[in-house]
Order: sequence, then C-alpha cells, then structure tokens
Amino acid sequence: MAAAQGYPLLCLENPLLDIQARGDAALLEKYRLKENDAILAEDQHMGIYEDLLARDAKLIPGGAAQNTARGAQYMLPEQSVVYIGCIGKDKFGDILKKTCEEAGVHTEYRVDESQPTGKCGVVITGHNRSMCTHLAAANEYKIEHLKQPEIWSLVEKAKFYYVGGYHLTVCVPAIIALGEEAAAKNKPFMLSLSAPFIPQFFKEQLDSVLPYTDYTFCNETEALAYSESHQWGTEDIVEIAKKLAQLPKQNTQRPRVAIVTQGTEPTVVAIGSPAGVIEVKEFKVHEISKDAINDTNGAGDAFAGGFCAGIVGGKSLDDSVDMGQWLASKSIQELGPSFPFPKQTY
Ligand code: 26A
Repeated sequence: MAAAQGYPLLCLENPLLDIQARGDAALLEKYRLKENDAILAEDQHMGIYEDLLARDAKLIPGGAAQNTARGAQYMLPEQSVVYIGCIGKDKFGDILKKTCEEAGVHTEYRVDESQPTGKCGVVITGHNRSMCTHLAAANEYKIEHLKQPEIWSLVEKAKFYYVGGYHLTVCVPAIIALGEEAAAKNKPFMLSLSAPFIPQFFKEQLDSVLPYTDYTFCNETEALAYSESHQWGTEDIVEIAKKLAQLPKQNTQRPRVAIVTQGTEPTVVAIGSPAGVIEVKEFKVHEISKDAINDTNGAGDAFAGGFCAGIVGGKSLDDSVDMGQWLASKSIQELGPSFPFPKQTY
C-alpha cells in the first residue's frame, strides 16, 4: 500500500536484473564490447547471458535509477523513495521487488504479462565494467501507466524527481510529464545522461527533456559524448559542465546545476545563474585503497543516490556532493550496485 502522504523522491527508469561475472578480452571481443561501456543488446548479443552464467555469474538487482533509488533511501528516513518502471511476471521481477522492499524503497511496478523482466549482462575486467542490456518488459512502460490515478497521485505528492537517462530509450512522454509537473510547481527535477550512447544516438530525445532538468548528472565520457554530438568543439570537462549549466531551462526559478563525476578525479560542479554567470566548484573524491575496490558497477548510480539524499534532506550543494561521494565509495566496495549491510551511517 502506498503511503497516504506519498514519498518525497520519485524515481523512474528501467528495472533490470544484472547478470554479472568476471570476463576477459576474449569475451569482450566475442560480442564486440568495449571494456567500459553500456549498450542495448542486439540479436548478436543474446548469447552473452548464457556465457556469463557459465562463468559463475551473480544475479544482482540493477537498473541504474533503481540503484540510485536504493542508494538515496539508504541515507534517508524510512518511506522517502518510490520507484516506478516495468517488470515481467517472473522470478527475476520477484527478486527486484524483494530487494527494493528490503532496501525500504516502495515500488509501483507495472507488470507486463508478455515479456520477461529486463536483464543486463555485466562483464567485469579489472576495474572496468561493460554492460549489455536486454530491456524486454522494461521497454513496455507507457505514459498511460504513469497517468493511472493511483500512480499520478504519487507523482503529485512527490517533491523531487530523479529519472535515469536510459529511460529516454523507452518512454520520453513519461519523462516530460514528470518534468512538466516539476517545473509547474518549482520542484527539483534530476536526470542522469546514463551512458555515451544516449547523447550519441538519443540526442533529440535527450534535448527534449534537458530543459526540465535542475540537476544534470554525467560522468566524463558522457560529457565528452554530449559535447561531440552537439559539436561544441571542446573536450574540456569544466567547459562542458559550464555549457550544460547554461542550456535553456523550463523552470527559471532555479539555476541548473551540472555535475560531472570523473572516477577518481575530482567531481566538477557548474552552477548556472539567470545572469549567465557560471560558478564552478571541484570536489575531491573519497579515496579508498585500490585493494578495497570490489567492482565499480553502479558507482555513478550510488553517487547520484547519495546526492539525491542530500538534496531531498535539505542539505547544501557541497554537502550533497560529499554524500554522493561517500555512498559511491561504499558501493564500489560491494559486489555490484549494492550498499553495506549492516547499514553504515554517513
Ligand atoms: C537502457 N539501458 C541500456 C539501461 C541500462 C541500465 N539501466 C537501465 N537501462 N544499462 C545498464 N544499466 C544499469 O546500470 C547499472 C550500473 O550503473 C545496470 O543494470 C547496472 O546496475
């Protein structure tokens, strides 16, 4: 049962189960994967899930924004986060629902009867991860599902929104509906660019939702892909962050904040202003020893989760970035996009 008062943070994207195993150059080569990337699976990739299972793959709840939702809830008071997306009627879907429940994230899944729950093959090589996603049921989320009265009432009750950019491959109208609601009521709307292929191949879709974003997250490769696809003629991360912060905005009551994470390099934050003056800040990451790293799958999602927890909790921008970096450092010490249990406090 949905809490009558709703949930402050509403997240939307693609619920996926990660099938994650250590791989090698031969496995990457077989499916023509880069060592650090995310792609949508085509017919020639469908064998990868069996190959990963043959390598003793672990089944780990994933889906980028679902990881962020669990991460934000990890640092917030109970009943703070609701997550929506589409799963199939199967065991994988049940695993996702249970994991969210255990993490205290309320889910409002649409259950598709015809397609299986989406899955993401994750090939770990060293500190890199290559992801190959078969969306299946996750691709069946439609605007009418969001507009169902019991779901839309949660949208109206929410005070903050986080959408994974990966959803731009699924249902742009749902993202825009959330963006409109956020802008009309001056509620913060946050979006991650998710992967280089989004600015490369879903450029129009991305550009149709960017005006709604108050907080825009990306990592350095996504920032570079955005700059390249928009022919900005720069590979300078600070310049790109500044230009992202300055892009047109629907809600003019808030400046846009563009946040670029860069692995172990400092996080660059550019804060726009109506007068066009851009402030840039850099934040060092929370260092941990290389030996303590388990895998980096989900590090960016964890950063966004900690950051969202800060913003939802009324913390300053600087504190929110620090919370993001804290949660990312915790997540990479776990297997996949997970967080330490018993719970650690910030
Ligand atoms: C549409 N695509 C490609 C995707 C994803 C995705 N989540 C949603 N949509 N491809 C990979 N992921 C998730 O990213 C997380 C790591 O950041 C994986 O499920 C993984 O948990």
